[in-house]
Amino acid sequence: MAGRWKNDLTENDVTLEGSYLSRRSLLAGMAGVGLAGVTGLPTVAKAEALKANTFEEITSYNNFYEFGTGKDDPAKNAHMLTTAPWTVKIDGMVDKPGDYQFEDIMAKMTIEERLYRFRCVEAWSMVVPWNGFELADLLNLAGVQSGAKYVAFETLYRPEEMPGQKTRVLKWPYVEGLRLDEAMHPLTIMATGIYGKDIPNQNGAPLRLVVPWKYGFKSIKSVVRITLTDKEPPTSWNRANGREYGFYSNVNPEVDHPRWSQASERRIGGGLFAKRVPTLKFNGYETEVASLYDGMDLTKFY
Ligand SMILES: Nc1nc2c(c(=O)[nH]1)N[C@H]1C(S)=C(S)[C@@H](COP(=O)(O)O)O[C@H]1N2
Ligand SMILES: [Mo]
Repeated sequence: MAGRWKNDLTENDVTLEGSYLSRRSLLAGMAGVGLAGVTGLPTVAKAEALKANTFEEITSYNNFYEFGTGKDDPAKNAHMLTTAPWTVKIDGMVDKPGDYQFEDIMAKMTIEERLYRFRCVEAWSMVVPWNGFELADLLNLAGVQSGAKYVAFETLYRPEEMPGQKTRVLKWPYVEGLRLDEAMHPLTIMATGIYGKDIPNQNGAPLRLVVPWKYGFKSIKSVVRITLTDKEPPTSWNRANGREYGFYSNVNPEVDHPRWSQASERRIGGGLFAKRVPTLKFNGYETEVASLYDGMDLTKFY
């Protein structure tokens, strides 16, 4: 996984019929999905051109219910949030539990750029050039103990700065969770930037989870606590409506939301010209992550 821009190509995008990309960029892309060994490929490939959304789009159309439920509320209100100093408590089944200062974490982590598709369960999507580090590196820093099976995450609870927390739209603080193997997967990152700038408050400053093959609500923002546990942790949207939002929430065009189709998505951008594009299984990361769910009925574990 040495590519600078990981997963701007997936195996699904690589066919032998077209020639949109230079061989060099194809291989650069493939290196990102662990296929760098395929150097003898006879011809160039057709790739989905993953065109990143603009900074403006990514930072003005948000879900962050701590700042209101409207898509423009986070951009309007999130300036109220104080993000320094920032502490992440890492506890539970780890060798080195404690309060980790954001700066100390940053000093130890390798920040990379990752161009990822981002798919909200509401059937809109963007393409975001994140900066961040692999969650696995942080978990390894804390030392995951052998009995741990899940990772639980918690967002800051500070109603003075997060007016949405004075409402009962969700039970606060916002919580999320992953299975340990999902959390350790190299595609799973803690994002700290967008387009090389510090991540704006409305996108989850100073650090938020990004799990690109899952619906956006799994990618919890403004994280203050990470707990290793042996039990499946509660998650905010599952707790709010378990029939509509499962623990796994892998992007899946074949499993509709009870109230709408998940077969396609509206790609934000272009105003009236926003396009509808087909939704990809595991949001286009099937090659990398499908094996995590071998033998699981994805209609049951939605
Ligand atoms: N703490 C917290 N994290 C959250 C949310 C939220 O309301 N609160 N919304 C989730 C949802 S539904 C989505 S789609 C993404 C949106 O991320 P973005 O605003 O950076 O696009 O954040 C997720 N993380
Ligand atoms: Mo979402």
